[in-house]
Amino acid sequence: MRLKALIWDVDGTMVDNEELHRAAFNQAFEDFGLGWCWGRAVYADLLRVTGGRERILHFMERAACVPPNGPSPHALAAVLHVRKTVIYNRLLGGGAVALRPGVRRLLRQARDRGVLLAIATTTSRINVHTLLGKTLASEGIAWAAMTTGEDVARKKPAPEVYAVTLARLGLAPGQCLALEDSAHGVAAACDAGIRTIAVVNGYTENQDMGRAFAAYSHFGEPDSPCAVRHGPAVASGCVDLDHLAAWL
Ligand code: XBP
Ligand code: MG
Repeated sequence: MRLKALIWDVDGTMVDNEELHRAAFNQAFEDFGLGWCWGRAVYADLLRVTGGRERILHFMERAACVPPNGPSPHALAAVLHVRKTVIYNRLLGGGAVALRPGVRRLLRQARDRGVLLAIATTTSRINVHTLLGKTLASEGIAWAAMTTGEDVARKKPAPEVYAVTLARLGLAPGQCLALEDSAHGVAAACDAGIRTIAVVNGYTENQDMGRAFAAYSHFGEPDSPCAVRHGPAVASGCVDLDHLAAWL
């Protein structure tokens, strides 16, 4: 098989979890008595900034809502993001998230057929470990490479996270497929030379996924067939490893 590795984005692709992130941000703001609360529409716009700490800083600068006489915006953003991450991991620990349709199937098929599995995400490393522990602990999956927000100087849409992952895998872009949920993620993977399959979600369904080779509503389950946004039809309604290998 020419396909040597699947490189997974995490947030929005493996799990539909940005509402959990948003709840954690808002709880952190409340804990610090800031009076800020990000609604869905505001958060959808703020998701154009990848990285939670960067997102908070962008919000402060855009809304000109830096508390007077307090720490610098950068220092406050860092402290708030630490608190947010603690809250988010506590929410994850409470079982508040499940794998999206078809994700477990694809991971098992890749594991059983010797296709390497890797992660390339903008989120924090602790978030990935907690999430994988809560959703995949029993699957015996060995991740051949895991690149997170802490590992790169420039986050998505910069291609660095995918370039680092390719280097860690020791593979060429043409031997891999990237699985993403956002325009920023698709751009990052494509700019690293990796053919990309997109699955949209409530926050990204209106984003331009035109650079992806194909885009679907999700990877499908027998009782919940996937819908094609663009790209090859999937007669079974379930994207499986044979489809992905054929699309490389
Ligand atoms: C999505 C992101 C992250 C999350 C929040 O990452 O942009 O910033 O929204 O997580 P990806 P952090 O889709 O690349 O997985 O607060 O840890 O950044
Ligand atoms: Mg994502």
